[in-house]
Amino acid sequence: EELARLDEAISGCRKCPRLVAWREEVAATKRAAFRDQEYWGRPVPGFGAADARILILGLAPAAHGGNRTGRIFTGDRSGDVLFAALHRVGLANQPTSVWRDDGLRLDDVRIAASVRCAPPENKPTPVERDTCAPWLHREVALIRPTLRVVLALGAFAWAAWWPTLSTVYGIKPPVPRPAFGHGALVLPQGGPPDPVRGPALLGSYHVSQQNTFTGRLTPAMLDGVLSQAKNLAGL
Ligand code: DU
Ligand code: SF4
Repeated sequence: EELARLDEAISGCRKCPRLVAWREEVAATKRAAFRDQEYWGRPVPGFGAADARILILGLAPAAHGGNRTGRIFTGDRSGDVLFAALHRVGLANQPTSVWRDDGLRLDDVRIAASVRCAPPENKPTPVERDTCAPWLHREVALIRPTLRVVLALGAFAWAAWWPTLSTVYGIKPPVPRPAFGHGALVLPQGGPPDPVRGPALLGSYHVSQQNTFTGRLTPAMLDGVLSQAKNLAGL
């Protein structure tokens, strides 16, 4: 399957020297609680349905989450919040995501990171975002037939989406770019989302602890945007 080949290719990427060094250093030193585990320590490919109608776009893998388990949002606090919500709204078969072979399946959803390697302090640079963008373009090109909604988790993913629109769909992004916000929505011109007009873009505050612990993003708010994404995707 083409997506599987893409995942394989992504997993071997070494284009960003700073991120290659960081992901491997974290994998070698580990967190004490995980010292008996073999860290993934490589780029983390997308996960979920090959016929996804919704693409959830995150920031980058967590050093001891996706960079440890090899599956995006798996084994970290952000993922705990995200997968519990996906399960509540009926898009995941189980509420938890702990390891690569834990039986998790997503229906109609694929999850990918804007930058596929864990960055220091969860902060990739704009250059790293642009360097990683071609992987996103290839992934979106493969799910284009079914894709109807992109849910951007945070302003970084929101910004990372626009080049995809021009590269994959040949559509010039609006100028000025619509502002990111929780619930911000950009619909395609001329009709509902489809493989030609492109998907709707929907914003959500990121599921990071910084947002969830402080109540900036509540479970109800997350359920709200996921339900909206389902509606926009015709689910
Ligand atoms: O072997 P496979 O059914 O294509 O699944 C590959 C991989 O993707 C597996 O870890 C489950 C996940 N997945 C999913 O989450 N949702 C789907 O609809 C199909 C596959
Ligand atoms: Fe490659 Fe992306 Fe990782 Fe950079 S961040 S090394 S482009 S996979």
